[in-house]
Amino acid sequence: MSFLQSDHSFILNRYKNMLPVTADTPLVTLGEGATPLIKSTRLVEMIGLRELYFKAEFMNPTGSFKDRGMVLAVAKAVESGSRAVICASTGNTSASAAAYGSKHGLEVIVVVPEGRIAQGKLVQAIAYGAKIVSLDGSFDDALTTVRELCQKHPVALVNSVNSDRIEGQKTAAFEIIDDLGKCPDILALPVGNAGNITAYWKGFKEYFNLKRVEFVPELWGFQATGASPIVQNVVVKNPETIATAIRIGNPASWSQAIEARDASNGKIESVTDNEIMDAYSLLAKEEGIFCEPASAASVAGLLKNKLSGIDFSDKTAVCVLTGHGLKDPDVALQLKTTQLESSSNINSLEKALDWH
Ligand code: AN7
Repeated sequence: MSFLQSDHSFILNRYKNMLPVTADTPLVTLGEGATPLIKSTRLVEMIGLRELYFKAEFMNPTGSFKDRGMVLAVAKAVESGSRAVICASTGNTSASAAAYGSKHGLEVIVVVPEGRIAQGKLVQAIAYGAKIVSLDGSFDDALTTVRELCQKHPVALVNSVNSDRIEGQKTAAFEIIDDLGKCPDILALPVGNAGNITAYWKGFKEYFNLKRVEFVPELWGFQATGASPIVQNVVVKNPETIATAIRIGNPASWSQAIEARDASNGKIESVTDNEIMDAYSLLAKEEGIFCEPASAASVAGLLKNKLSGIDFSDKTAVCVLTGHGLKDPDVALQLKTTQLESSSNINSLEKALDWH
């Protein structure tokens, strides 16, 4: 079966020896993976790193990193005979499940916290034809309910508690190493439900065990201050942050995140909404990269470490930019803009631009 001309680049094919892909796994792809590692030109100086790269995961087919794990989780669900998949989501998982479910002709049910999902993500679930249930409560409540539902009904759960999600997701670590030719010293990423940090750690360790690299990176995870259960070491009942993607108070992969942090000699810290917004704006204005607020937590975290006096002038860091800026237009509209008034003739336009 062939779905793309550049078959070598899609992850189920490229990394099949590292994945639970069997002869019966449908190798369907929407073009996920092979995302660029973009070299920083300005923030690298501001942060004071030797090298800084952005892993542009927002360039996956549904605009978020979730597609890597989802392509495998949905393929494995099909392989085992499922006709329906379900997930709880702060938005990106639902968009991804909806896309891959529709590609495979499955019924897709997404359960989202009422009123708290970014518009672009909701629009995707609608367009792909998912059944959308909005639940009165947080993401954590939605995940608990969905897990219970899956005990009673023959529907495949495609949240990151499904190990196939982690397996597919770990290919991002392989790509970073394959592209850089080494591990970075630091991998910085946002942490919500903690599936991604779990998957990166698994991927880096697997390449290390195969002797493809000589060391593994320190994993630096960042939560939003109002949704920082791992940092505070306590479940947050009513998580709150402008970065709705990571508005999670009781991460499903909590213990795995701690293990990744400690075994990699890394850290999990918090960044405020203001720090997230500053980094979000800097990425767009200084680097030409428009990611969603949650993604900017990785850059906010590095900036915060710089300000607190950490010297990483001899380090190479990779920031994982998890989701696209267009996912959340409401937040983008809160940025200060320069909107000049002009009528439609050249004189008034020159005047508005102050070009005399
Ligand atoms: C842009 O879609 O949890 O720590 O339900 O959308 O692996 O949860 C999204 C999470 C970071 C956090 N950046 O990753 C969901 C969901 C973005 C995200 C995270 C999410 P995890």
